[in-house]
Amino acid sequence: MFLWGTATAAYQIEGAVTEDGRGVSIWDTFAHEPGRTRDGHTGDVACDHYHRWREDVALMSGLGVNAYRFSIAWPRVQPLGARPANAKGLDFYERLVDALLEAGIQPVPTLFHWDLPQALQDRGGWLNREISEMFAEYAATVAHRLADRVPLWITLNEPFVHMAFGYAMGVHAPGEALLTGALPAAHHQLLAHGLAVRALRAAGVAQVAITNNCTPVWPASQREPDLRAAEAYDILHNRLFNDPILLGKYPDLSAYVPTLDVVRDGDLDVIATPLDALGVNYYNPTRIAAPTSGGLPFADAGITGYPTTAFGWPIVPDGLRELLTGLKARYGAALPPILITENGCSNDDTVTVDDQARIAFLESHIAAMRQAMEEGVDVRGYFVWSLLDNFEWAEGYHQRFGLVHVDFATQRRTPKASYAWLKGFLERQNTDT
Ligand code: GCO
Repeated sequence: MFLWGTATAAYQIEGAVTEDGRGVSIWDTFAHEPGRTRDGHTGDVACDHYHRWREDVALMSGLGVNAYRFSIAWPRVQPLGARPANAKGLDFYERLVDALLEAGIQPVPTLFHWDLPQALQDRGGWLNREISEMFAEYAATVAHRLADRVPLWITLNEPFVHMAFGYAMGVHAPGEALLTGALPAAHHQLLAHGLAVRALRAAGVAQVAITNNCTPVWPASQREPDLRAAEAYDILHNRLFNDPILLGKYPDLSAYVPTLDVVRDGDLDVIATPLDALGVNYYNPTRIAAPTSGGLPFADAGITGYPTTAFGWPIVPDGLRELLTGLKARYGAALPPILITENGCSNDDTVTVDDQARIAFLESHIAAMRQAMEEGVDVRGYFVWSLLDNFEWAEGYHQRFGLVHVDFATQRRTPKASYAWLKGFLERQNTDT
């Protein structure tokens, strides 16, 4: 069965940050620091999904999706990032899972979508190797409760973005701006992933995936410095996270950045533990030029000549086809089936319900995915980002990605035109097959 779903993440929708024993996450800390997010927005309330999850499951049921990708907040399950587990945190996700199953929707949990327990950040966060083992232990704790009902699990969400925005550039939690000093956060996340795959399987989980943010990289010109910079960016954004998982080795970084000196014997075997699927999040390609100053070995040259989303991101549906066929060309038989675990766009705040641009976005990207499938790529699912307008990280509530509009003053949910469109689209899928 092809999975058609919507996606969300805990800190972006749940709110209730001090309820039922939840611990503090790095996003609570970060969002409350002055100047970190637009207009000082925080996820304290977000979509109040922690209290309104029944309504949100009903919205998905009305939409007709057969899968839902959500994330589990580590600090709800382990408030301090270690044993003992907080039973009320696990209870919440168990109720959600049971309600989804009852509605005929497959729950697809992600175990880490950036909300690290603050107590673990106080020990260095992902710069500390020990966090990898603690993650695997947390994964096992959740799986012991839910593996009997949940077949497919995702370990991490976008370790590249978490490293780059959180540790290299300082624009996301934990707000570190270490530039290439952030690289250990890549390795320790990947190690955490591999250890978690093993822990999940030992706990009886049937299928495991990871979600990587992938982007086709376009050199700004065919001149040597731009080509080199594009190669560096492709390595750091894409290959650093896909190669060790799929090929069991790191790409050669030595020409561009300091080598990873935190890798120990045996780590790559753990990281390359076989997966059942590769989750891919696609938003847009990236155009790269040679850097004009020191620091990083590349510069973002921006893409012109395409329409853009409200976020200013270029809309390039064929980039999805390019990405998928490129993955197949690069990894061949080592590439497991692919799930598009996120794809979507933000619309202008003034567009509340009549989001025709989103309909065009989804239609064109689904068509591009299908073209890649015709070209031989094995894609098994597509998840729209997002079900609800929600807390868009550093942008606060300003970028609205939802199929359902949320009035953050009243928490009123209003399905947009794209919701009705997707519902009709999914009905046609069911009658066609
Ligand atoms: C992501 C993020 C989402 C974002 C979305 C839009 O995984 O990048 O998972 O949390 O909200 O991508 O920027």
